[in-house]
Amino acid sequence: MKIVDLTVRQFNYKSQMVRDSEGHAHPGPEHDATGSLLTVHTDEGAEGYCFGAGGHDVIQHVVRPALVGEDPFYRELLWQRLRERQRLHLGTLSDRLVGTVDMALWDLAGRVHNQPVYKLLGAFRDKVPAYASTMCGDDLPNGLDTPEAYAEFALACKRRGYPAFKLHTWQPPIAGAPSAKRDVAACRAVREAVGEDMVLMLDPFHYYSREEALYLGKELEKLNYYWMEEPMDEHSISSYVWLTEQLALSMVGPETAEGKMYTRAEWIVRGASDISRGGVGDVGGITPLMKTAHLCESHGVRMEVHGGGAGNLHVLCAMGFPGEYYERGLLHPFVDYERPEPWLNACVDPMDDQGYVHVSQLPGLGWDINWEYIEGNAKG
Ligand code: LLH
Ligand code: MG
Repeated sequence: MKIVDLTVRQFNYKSQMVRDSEGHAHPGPEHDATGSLLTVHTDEGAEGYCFGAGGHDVIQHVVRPALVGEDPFYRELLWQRLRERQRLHLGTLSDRLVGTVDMALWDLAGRVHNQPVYKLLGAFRDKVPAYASTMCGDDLPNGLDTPEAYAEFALACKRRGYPAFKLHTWQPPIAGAPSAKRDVAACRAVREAVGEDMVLMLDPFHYYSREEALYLGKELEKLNYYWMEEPMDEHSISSYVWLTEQLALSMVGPETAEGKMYTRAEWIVRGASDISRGGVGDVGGITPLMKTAHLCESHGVRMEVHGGGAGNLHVLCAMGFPGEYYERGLLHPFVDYERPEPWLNACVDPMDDQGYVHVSQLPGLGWDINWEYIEGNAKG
């Protein structure tokens, strides 16, 4: 089998999500938005898909020439080739985009072999406990605008069945942010509301000073929190070594730091966190995320997967040194997360009443694609 083409289909949809000036998502007025679907085409008619390719030009001019004519099952070769091409195309060929291509190749393999991807990876389980992961704090009345609002939302998530809850607190440009004291007030309100039997985590402003991060960590220890992520710039590994050494609280990272599994390796040998982290979008797909999982396993360091979606869920179901939780979200009191995106017939991460997310048994990555919607709303 040979790859004969890569195409990106763009389609219109109505979004109720807006991004603030720093890029954080919040609920907002309905507006027109564009979705995209990458397709890998083969000479035998088999296809692989992945949503979110965006960058049409770089797919055509950099990725397509690297892949056309090749065997689509040579995922390692193709991923290494794209990784090398990133050196001179880093501005456009991001890890996120390489990850999208890698996932389309895994999806194709699953469809051709009639197996869900987690079984091709070497399955370990078919369900994973989830944590409710909130959007960042806002100033929307009855949204996530006060410590009490977080507390109420955490209670709603507990009633829904989530065993764990992670706050993303306030970040600029929200007025008053950042404030480590206000973050602690929200964490305290949540602990008091849900009691001791819910696992809690914090993911605050990402550019606190060492002292502010230490203050936060010490307060979270008093509140019996499980972990904290990314309270400081992740490029300063020494700051994370300094912080991790002083806290009993588990530090989780790196999350957004570039450098794929290489960066995770450096953090592990330096002792910069207790639990490593990465998602398909951070490290460049399923192929490198499995390498990262094996790297962590070899060092006896756990890895928590960053972000939701089909790729991350299939990896979580194939990790033999398991990531503990699936990150479900981002959630908000105004958002109905249980309703599938209009281009899908079903959610990729359905959660039962006990808080387990079940991986799809469909071949490939398991998207139940609403082709009628995508064709009916084709852009241009
Ligand atoms: O800053 C944000 O908008 C969130 O923190 C986001 O990056 C989220 O994906 C995250 O950090 N999850 O753990
Ligand atoms: Mg995070």
